[in-house]
Amino acid sequence: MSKKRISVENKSTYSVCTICDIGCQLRTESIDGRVNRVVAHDNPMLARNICYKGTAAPHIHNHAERLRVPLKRVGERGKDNWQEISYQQAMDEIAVKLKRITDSFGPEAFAVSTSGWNTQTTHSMDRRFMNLLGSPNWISGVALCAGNTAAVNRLTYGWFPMPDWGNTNCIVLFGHNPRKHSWTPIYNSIKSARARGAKLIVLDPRVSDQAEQADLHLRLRAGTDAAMCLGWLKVIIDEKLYDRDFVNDWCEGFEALCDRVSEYPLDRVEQITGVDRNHIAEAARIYAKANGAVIPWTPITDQQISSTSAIRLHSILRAITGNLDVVGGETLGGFNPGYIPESELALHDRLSDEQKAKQLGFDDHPVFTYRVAEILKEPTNKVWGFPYADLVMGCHMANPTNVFRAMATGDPYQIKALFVLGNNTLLSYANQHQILKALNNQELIVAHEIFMTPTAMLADYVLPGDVFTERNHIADSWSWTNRLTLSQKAVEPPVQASSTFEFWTDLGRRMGFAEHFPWDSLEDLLDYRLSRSNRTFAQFEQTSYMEAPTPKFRKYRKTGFATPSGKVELYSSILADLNFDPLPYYREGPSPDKKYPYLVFTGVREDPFFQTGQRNISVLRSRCPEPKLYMHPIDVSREGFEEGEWVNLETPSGKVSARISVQESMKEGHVRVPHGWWYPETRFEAPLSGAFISSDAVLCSDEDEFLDYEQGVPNFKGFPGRVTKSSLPRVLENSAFIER
Ligand SMILES: Nc1nc2c(c(=O)[nH]1)N[C@H]1C(S)=C(S)[C@@H](COP(=O)(O)OP(=O)(O)OC[C@H]3O[C@@H](n4cnc5c(=O)[nH]c(N)nc54)[C@H](O)[C@@H]3O)O[C@H]1N2
Ligand SMILES: Nc1nc2c(c(=O)[nH]1)N[C@H]1C(S)=C(S)[C@@H](COP(=O)(O)OP(=O)(O)OC[C@H]3O[C@@H](n4cnc5c(=O)[nH]c(N)nc54)[C@H](O)[C@@H]3O)O[C@H]1N2
Ligand code: SF4
Ligand SMILES: [Mo]
Repeated sequence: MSKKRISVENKSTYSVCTICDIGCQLRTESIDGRVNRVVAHDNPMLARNICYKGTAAPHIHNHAERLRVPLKRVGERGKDNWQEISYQQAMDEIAVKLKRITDSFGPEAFAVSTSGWNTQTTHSMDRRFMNLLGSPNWISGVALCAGNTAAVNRLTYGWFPMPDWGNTNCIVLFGHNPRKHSWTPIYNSIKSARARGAKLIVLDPRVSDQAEQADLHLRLRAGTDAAMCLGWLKVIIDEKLYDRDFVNDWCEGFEALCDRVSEYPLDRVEQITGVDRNHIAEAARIYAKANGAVIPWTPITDQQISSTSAIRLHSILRAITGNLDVVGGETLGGFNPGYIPESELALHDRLSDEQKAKQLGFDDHPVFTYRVAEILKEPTNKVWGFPYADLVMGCHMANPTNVFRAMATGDPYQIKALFVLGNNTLLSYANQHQILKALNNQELIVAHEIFMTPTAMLADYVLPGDVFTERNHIADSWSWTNRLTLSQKAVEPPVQASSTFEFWTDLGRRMGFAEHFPWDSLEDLLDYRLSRSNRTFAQFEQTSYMEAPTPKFRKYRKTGFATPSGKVELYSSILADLNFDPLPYYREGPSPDKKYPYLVFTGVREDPFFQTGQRNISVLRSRCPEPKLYMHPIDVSREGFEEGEWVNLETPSGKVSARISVQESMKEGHVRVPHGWWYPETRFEAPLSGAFISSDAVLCSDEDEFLDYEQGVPNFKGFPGRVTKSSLPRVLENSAFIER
């Protein structure tokens, strides 16, 4: 495989930052072949889109602990003993072992877990490889993020909208809390819209940063978002605040929806959510009357027991208030016509129907699996010109819980090989004990990583990855928008590191798929993708750093919507066919009781880290040295705790430790636990670098009764737990970051 070598002069290039998943375009300055600084964009319009994680990129990319050579496990799995091995030798061995496993257990015995966005070089390459091999079992953290939301949005109107930030008059944040150092571009978009006079409504149990400056803040009980939306619909329908023409012309099932909504009078919604009915009505009126309002995607409703209904309710609100594909509302972008999308590169049509039907989750939780994707093939083709629209990578996934169960128990069949690329699998889903069991039951685990994470520690082979300053790329927001954004290689990666494109190509060629991996370099692949607009990557980078087609509105008037009926399906024909409730509903999660008196939610992202990452980067870790449980002062004093004290938080699934942080802004009776904590500094003292000390995934159940029915996603927003006194865990006593 050839790599385009670059000159070693001092230079400044465009980069798409992948420290987090919003992908700001920044400038990278390099000196003598080494990244020196990552700085703001040279276009003043884009220069605000940078946070201190992005500027910390050189600390991450040049870090002493960055993985630079391939490693092969020596001795027991998870004990962190390795021998160095060459990349070519590792790939030879991996290919032989994978072949042996899939020959004896079938291709479905091979699973991949990746988030795809940070490795950039096309998640479609992993799907391509899997589709050629015959495995449908691809899972991703996006099953708990925008990926599953995209899949659920498609049920209602066939696409996943993006707010028209520049023109909107009203923004509704269901929990979502963008800040200056957390999804900075969205934070900036909200700020600009507010400066123009747009209204802001926030629904959050806590007084979040966005709630603090909102026009209206509804402090709902965690996990009750679906009930809240049903309350809004009740007001909007009763007061005839919906867009009658759009409903008549373009919506299916309005009457059935009205019947369902009538089951949620405001006194019932008040009782469920804990929010005054007058405030519920006021918020619904502001939203419906705004003439251009948006409900931006939020991860909060991705991770609830009524997730499918809550996401559908957002879709339904957008539709019946006439906010779909209009100026100031929510735009339906579609594929960029000049760039071959990942969905097409993935070769989903090569996977047989028989193998698709083996996808774990297909039978019991089908909404983001191939089962629904197949139903939507024809309508998608009609409207968007391509049948497999894998939006935000989330529309053809296996269900993670089903996959870990199969890995751990062999039910309904064996999974014996797991490849992990740019994902910290052990901490990134629900029920960490089960995931550990699943990983320990594998015959082959390959981790493609930049640091020795707890997940990588459990692997047989750890392959060092390249990073965004070391590769060329054109980002297309995973087909969420049709904008193309340039990212240029600034410096060479470590000699033995690979991009994921190289990894899949080298493996594919070793396993008999050479004709389907014809590109010799990443630039060849980018040339191929750009061939649709008759240009090469070299031409693109000379002429453009960002391009987006002029937006068109109300496109559905020409094509209809990409649903089976061609309309917006308020009553979902797909859910009905799959024997689920075709109308949205609210389902109560598990309630606190004497033993577990608090309602726990995970999340509230910490500015210095992205998800499970960066705990080893001093400039970032020093800003947030340890995990904090937020509790209301009344709860803290009732329990006899003090600020800064170490406590245990326990659920029936497990127990973690963290420090108490007393916060007026918390809602009484609620506890917040952060996501993704492990302690890289304890690598040689604690098993798996302390992956079980504070990780939220230890607490979250993946038992059937706690999963959303339709997608099978776990409930991270409102599950019972108890807090008890504890002390600083012994293995953290020597941590350089933690105060005693
Ligand atoms: N329990 C629990 N699970 C969750 C969540 C939660 O709140 N709780 N949140 C969910 C959400 S919202 C999301 S978006 C997902 C996120 O899931 P992911 O995006 O997969 O995030 P991480 O699991 O932190 O894993 C990212 C890994 O990629 C590595 N990495 C970074 N850059 C590169 C690179 O260029 N190449 C390679 N090879 N590796 C790289 C990092 O070192 C890190 O270990 O997790 C979801 N899972
Ligand atoms: N610095 C930094 N920025 C990030 C990330 C990161 O890891 N670090 N991750 C990125 C990613 S992948 C994601 S998904 C986003 C996530 O970021 P956000 O969307 O902002 O989500 P959180 O910060 O987890 O929580 C936001 C709010 O949800 C509230 N909340 C909790 N439970 C409920 C509930 O049941 N209903 C409602 N309505 N609100 C509730 C919490 O009180 C909190 O204020 O951030 C992105 N930005
Ligand atoms: S918000 Fe920060 S970390 Fe995320 S892409 Fe932008 S600069 Fe990078
Ligand atoms: Mo996310």
